[in-house]
Amino acid sequence: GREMLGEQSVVLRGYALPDAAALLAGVDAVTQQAPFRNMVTPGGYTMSVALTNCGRYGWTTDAHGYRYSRNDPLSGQPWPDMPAAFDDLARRAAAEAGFPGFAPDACLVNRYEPGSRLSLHQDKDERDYGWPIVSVSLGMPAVFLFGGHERADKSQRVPLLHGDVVVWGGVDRLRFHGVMPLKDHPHPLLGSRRINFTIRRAG
Ligand code: MD3
Ligand code: FE
Repeated sequence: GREMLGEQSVVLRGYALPDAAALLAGVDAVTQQAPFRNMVTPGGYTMSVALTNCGRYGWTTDAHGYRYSRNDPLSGQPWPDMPAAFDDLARRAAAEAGFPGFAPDACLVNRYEPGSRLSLHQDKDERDYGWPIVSVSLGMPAVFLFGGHERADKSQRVPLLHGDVVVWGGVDRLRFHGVMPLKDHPHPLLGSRRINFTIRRAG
């Protein structure tokens, strides 16, 4: 099923289910090289969501700010390669949503545990907002908050379940969004964890 969230953002329910095993193997390969870690925001808060990256560019935060970098600050090494299953899924999903020619170069992988949350924010660190972001949800369900162009705008609450893929682009690309604190509803494959990865063109 396909649900429009905004004019140019679409939920593809269960779109990743046929590839779930390959995607989880990709997450394992990435996290063996670049483990999940809780980063600190410029405001001095430690994020409750743990993250890592793969692809040419990875998103990081520290006391100095948010940015994309070629190397993992933990190891000093380049981020792991983007698994083929991530790249392939993102290109297909973007094309389905009306964004042909998407060539991702970055993937931010988030890990949620019960109580983890992501406060309302915009994704503004990429070079060209003309490209969409493709998000893949695995494991425990989450309530996603889809806001407007101002922080104070009312948000829609959207459940995101194991296997759901969302494509966000065009006029919706800079909308505020976040994730409510996760409830503990253990998932048969992933237990008390949710993995979300967002495939992007950052450079
Ligand atoms: C809407 N992640 O990593 S994915 C993020 O579930 C992030 O981990 C959330 O927000 C998560 O930055 C939500 C969905 C998402 C990603 C990017 C967007 C929604 C978006 C960019 C613009 C509008
Ligand atoms: Fe975001």
